[in-house]
Amino acid sequence: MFDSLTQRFDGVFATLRGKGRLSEKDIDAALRDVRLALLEADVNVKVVRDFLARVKERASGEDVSKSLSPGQQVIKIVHEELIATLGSDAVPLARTAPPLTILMVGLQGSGKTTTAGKLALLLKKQGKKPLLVAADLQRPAAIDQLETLGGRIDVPVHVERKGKPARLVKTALKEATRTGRDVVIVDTAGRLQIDQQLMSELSDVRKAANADEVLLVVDAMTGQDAVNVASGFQEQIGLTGVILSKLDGDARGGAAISVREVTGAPVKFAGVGEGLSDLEPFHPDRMASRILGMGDVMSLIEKAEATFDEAEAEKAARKLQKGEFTLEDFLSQFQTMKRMGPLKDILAMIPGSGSLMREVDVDDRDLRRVEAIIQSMTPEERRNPKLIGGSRKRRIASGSGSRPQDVNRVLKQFADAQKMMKMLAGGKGVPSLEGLLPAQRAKR
Ligand SMILES: Nc1nc2c(ncn2[C@@H]2O[C@H](COP(=O)(O)OP(=O)(O)OP(=O)(O)O)[C@@H](O)[C@H]2O)c(=O)[nH]1
Ligand SMILES: [Mg+2]
Repeated sequence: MFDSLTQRFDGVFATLRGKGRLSEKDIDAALRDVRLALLEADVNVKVVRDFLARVKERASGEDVSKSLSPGQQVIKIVHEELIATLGSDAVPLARTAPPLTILMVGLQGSGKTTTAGKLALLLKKQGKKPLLVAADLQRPAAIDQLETLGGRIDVPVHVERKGKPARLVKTALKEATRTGRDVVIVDTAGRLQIDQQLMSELSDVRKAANADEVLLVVDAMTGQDAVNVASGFQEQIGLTGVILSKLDGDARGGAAISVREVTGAPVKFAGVGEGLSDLEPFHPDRMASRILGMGDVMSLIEKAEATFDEAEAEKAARKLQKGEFTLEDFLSQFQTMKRMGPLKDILAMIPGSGSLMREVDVDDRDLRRVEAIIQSMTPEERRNPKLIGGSRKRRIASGSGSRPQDVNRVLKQFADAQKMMKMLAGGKGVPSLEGLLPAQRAKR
């Protein structure tokens, strides 16, 4: 999902993160790359323009949060504005007196029938009692398809092989009331393109059903075409929401990013596979994180802001820059870090590390061993590891329940990491612990 777009963002963000201070020019260059990435992903031009204007305004005027580097701040702004573009908050289905009546509409092959089945299953899992209604009377095969789906998820299907969809829906609603079904999901016919006949049939069905929800199913892989279709349906019959189908096959993300802002209709669900359980409620924040390839950066930022003492983080950052970061500083940063939770979870939340962390196995026990070794050193030894000769090494090893070669390894890794940190330093906040992880094991 969104692979190509995510890769582009990865590149932009890597450049931003590598910089200590950002000039206006750096920001402009980054935003130019973001713009290209979005246009290449087939995001609506106006949506891209508005999005970038908002990001730029905030990036040049933002209060400086001391626990984040300038690059991280730009990333944070991009993330937050992407969430806004996607619709800010998840929008649930209408809450009405039962039965809740849902009309599934869309072009041919967009995924209406499959999605009707998926939605029935999702609601059933939430304790609802759905009734599926086969109101696509264009093709007998469409009715069979829905009956089969209903059978697989054990949900009743209302079928009439003849007549008009509007009449059929009325009978179906009576049946729902009689049999105590509290959600009615109506599958309708699609056409190759929007035409007057389709629209008037849907209007009739909508009226007859007195539908609480009119959900448009669009194929996310069709990009701006999907957005245009959505605008057409919105104007002609009115939508209460959109379902993006086939998001699993969508490498670009253009429809997902544009459709809400262009049509004003919230995306309520996303289809993420052919299986009947592959339907997810649409959460703008999680979707933004996925698009940007950044695990869950907001939680990380919140945690970091809540856990770090700004003044202390700044002191550590200064030391890092000067190459004066000692094992003692490391120990204290490490202990702060530990308060944030298991290391693997934390690392996985760091922007851009998503793909890295999938390959690497981090074990908190290794870190506790490193911590124990450092704790067994005297403060002087921590400040100046050169003091540590053979006999001190043996003392530290026995004090921490490890072997002298383990102590060697920690010292060596710290020296390496120190060099690396000196090179990377510039940003404030959490120093990279990567070099200090004992024996990272690549899974592949
Ligand atoms: N990969 C993937 N395939 C999907 C998804 N949703 C639907 N499909 C597939 O899309 C194809 C068309 O789905 P249908 O549900 O028959 O589409 P429809 O809109 O009812 O089509 P018509 O009734 O002909 O208008 C089927 O092969 C589905 O398996 C999805 O989220 N992911
Ligand atoms: Mg169908």
